[in-house]
Amino acid sequence: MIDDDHKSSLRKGVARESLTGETTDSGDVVQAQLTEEPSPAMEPTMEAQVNVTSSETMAKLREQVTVVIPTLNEEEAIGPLIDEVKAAGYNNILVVDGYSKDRTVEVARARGARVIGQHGKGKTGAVLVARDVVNTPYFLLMDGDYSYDPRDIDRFVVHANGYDHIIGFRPRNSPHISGTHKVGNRILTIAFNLLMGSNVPDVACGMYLMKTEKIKHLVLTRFGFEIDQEIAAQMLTDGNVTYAPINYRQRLGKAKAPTWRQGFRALFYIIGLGIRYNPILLFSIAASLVLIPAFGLLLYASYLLLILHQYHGGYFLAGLTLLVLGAQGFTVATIASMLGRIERKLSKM
Ligand SMILES: Nc1nc2c(ncn2[C@@H]2O[C@H](COP(=O)(O)OP(=O)(O)OP(=O)(O)O)[C@@H](O)[C@H]2O)c(=O)[nH]1
Ligand SMILES: [Mg+2]
Repeated sequence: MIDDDHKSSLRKGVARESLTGETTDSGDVVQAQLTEEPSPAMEPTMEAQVNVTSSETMAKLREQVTVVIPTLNEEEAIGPLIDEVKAAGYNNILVVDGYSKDRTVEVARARGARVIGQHGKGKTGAVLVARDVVNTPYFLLMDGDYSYDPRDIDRFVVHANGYDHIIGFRPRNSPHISGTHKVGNRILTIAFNLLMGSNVPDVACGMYLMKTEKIKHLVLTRFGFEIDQEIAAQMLTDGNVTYAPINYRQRLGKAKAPTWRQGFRALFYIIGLGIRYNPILLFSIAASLVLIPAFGLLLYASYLLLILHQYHGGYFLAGLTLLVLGAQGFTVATIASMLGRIERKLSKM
């Protein structure tokens, strides 16, 4: 059974590439025409034509993927998740455990997954271990809490050949993402895209596929969940990145991540990325923020003059000075953002 979220993302996402191509006698891969407009979120990188892959080729591709699942106390979710990963045709399953105190490890082993204890801290420790161990060409990361849907792995894998990094994006209005998470994810995604000059639809998504050789060369320094953004930032600078629409389900078991702390850590990390990758943009955005007090001062000075008939030249002068500064900041920010996009396009040519 496909649940509602899955049906709706199927309608919106890859399945909207309503396929009209036919399989050839000899070949596996057949070009298919899009019969509908691609969704706006997919426009930046999805190709106008997609490859329709035969079941035989799909089976070969699936063997080239290791599904990596970091776990910390996921005894409730890990069993059903592994069953579904296998049912989706993926048998290389690596669970990297952060020393769960419950039965996660036993359950995962009993279901046939390879289980390794991590070194290092947090989800990053799990990713570091996995990248040392994985020897298949592709590496798919997904949470062990049942929230991501193994039936979506194919959506990444069919495009794996052409991209270094394929990041999932969840339905924005999913009932399984809390209101706080929705707002937090939006803020993180907007901040990330603004500072990186990118169009990532869901920068907090924990389901993505990478070429294993690529992840082996990344510099991973973060311990927390910012690892997802750390990987995306490096892949965007030095790789070919695209996005896949996915389902998002109710997690099983208790949440581990303290929402606020995690959100602020990620935001500060993204600001740090801005300093590293696009300092002109970051500082000019900061400068343009003085437009807010500038308008406040000018409005207040106008109110004093027009309503109370009191002239305060100092307020006008201060307001105008801030206005000029802010306008300069805004102009530089706009130019820096445009240059960043052009640079990225040129570097991909
Ligand atoms: N190996 C390892 N896995 C971890 C660690 N912390 C969390 N995880 C796992 O990483 C995945 C993501 O963690 P979640 O708690 O689901 O975090 P989240 O998805 O941001 O938060 P929710 O919205 O509550 O699901 C889950 O599979 C966790 O079990 C850790 O320190 N080590
Ligand atoms: Mg989760």
